[in-house]
Amino acid sequence: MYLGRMTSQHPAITATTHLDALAAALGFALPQGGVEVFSPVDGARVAGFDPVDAAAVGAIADRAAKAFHHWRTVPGPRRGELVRRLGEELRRHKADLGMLVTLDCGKPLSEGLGEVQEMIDICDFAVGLSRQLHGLTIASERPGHRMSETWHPLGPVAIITAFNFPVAVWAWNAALALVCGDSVVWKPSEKTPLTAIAVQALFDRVVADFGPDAPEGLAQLVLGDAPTGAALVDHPEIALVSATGSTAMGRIVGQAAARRFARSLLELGGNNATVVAPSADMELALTGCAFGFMGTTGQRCTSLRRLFVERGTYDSFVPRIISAAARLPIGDPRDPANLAGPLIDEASFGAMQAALADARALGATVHGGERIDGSGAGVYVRPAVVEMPTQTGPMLRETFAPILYCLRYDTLDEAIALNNAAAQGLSSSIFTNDLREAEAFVAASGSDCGIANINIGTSGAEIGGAFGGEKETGGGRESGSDSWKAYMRRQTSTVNYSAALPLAQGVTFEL
Ligand code: UN1
Repeated sequence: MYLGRMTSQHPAITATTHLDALAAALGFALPQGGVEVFSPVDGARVAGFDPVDAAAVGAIADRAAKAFHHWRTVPGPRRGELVRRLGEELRRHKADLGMLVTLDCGKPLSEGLGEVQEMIDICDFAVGLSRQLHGLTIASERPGHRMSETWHPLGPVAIITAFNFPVAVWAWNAALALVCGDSVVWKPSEKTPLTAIAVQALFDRVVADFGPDAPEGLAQLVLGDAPTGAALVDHPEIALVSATGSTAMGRIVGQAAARRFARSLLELGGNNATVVAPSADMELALTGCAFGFMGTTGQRCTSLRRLFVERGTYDSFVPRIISAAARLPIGDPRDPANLAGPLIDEASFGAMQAALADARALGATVHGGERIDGSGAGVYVRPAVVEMPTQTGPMLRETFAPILYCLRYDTLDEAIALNNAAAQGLSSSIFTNDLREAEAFVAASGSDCGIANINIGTSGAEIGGAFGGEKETGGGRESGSDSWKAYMRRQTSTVNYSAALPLAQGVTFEL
């Protein structure tokens, strides 16, 4: 039964019937099993899967290790060719895969398509990178010696992804890991397994066409729950665990990996802030803040959650944000008229309401935040703008929902201190036309986040930069810049081409 908002464009299409057509077009079968999968669009049960148990995870990790031993010997540019073909396959299927992202996690179609574009972009980036995995030569202090640094493939990489970017985050990791010579094992969120199955099917077709250079088991998918993920993280063959999700999850994963000295790359929670200064272009600031907190229904790790507005600007700016939230078209994410879709599930709605209740108890004024559409199935909510007396309580927690906490500030130093007071350090931004303020925000004594933007919101990063953040965000960097180094091991080689054996630091050892 369809319970979301009806539109004239797809009057009787339910998530379920739409999915059947998409699965056929993308060449995968909807799984059936015990763990139920719902589309957040209308709350309908669309599939089910059986979690992979620890023994099966072991076999998968062993297969990944075998694949790695072959793949690491394939030249980098040839590995890049595989990723180039993956990018081509994604281009061919962008429309269907984008719609599947929308049905699987509920983001508007333009964002579903954007997510597939993000996959294509990182494939393109990785293809170029496959010819640029450069090392260094280093001046040796000893005569007749040469010192160099080489980057070698690392090993099988476990990729744990979250529901909100069900495929792009896999691509950020997989495209880099594959050109770096690693094999990958993917554990997607149990809330969004369908896009993962579709992408894996697409990858398998690319591999089948590629010939013997690409070994069986190069990229594998494990569907499961927390125990499945734990078995993967604990497996001795997994060299790097790249995990995206909550800080609570990252704390467990990071410690488990560290216990066996495996590497981890953590991309965890964010409690991102924007500062609106008096000199700001208020139209830019309005759009940047509106997309930042309401886009993707506040379910990006980069979503805007805290807003600091200069005292003299607050009373003209914040009412405009409140009115933008009140007017936002919300509903079926397949309808291009809607700029926000549903929350992922009921639990998420409960967390949102609990945060708003906590804010009210602290004396905050809450605008919006109520459920809309009245149906019990898809969880559609009005974004909430919350005027806080001070930065306290839920304002210092990450709630994965469209809530914007607002506060006045007097000086830029105060705004920067408020920005940096969060436990997480992912994304931040300032709207200002004052050069001194802009530079101060991105200086060493400015924002402490991995991302600090000027005249842009907190979310919507391009793939070319390193993506990630500090403190409880976990410290990892994914995607562009030199993030690829996390997927390789560095080897320092000193070669002696002289007939003597001088020791470093002038140490003598004469037999
Ligand atoms: C995430 O929310 O987990 O910067 C990733 C952005 C996107 C990626 C977000 N490119 O908002």
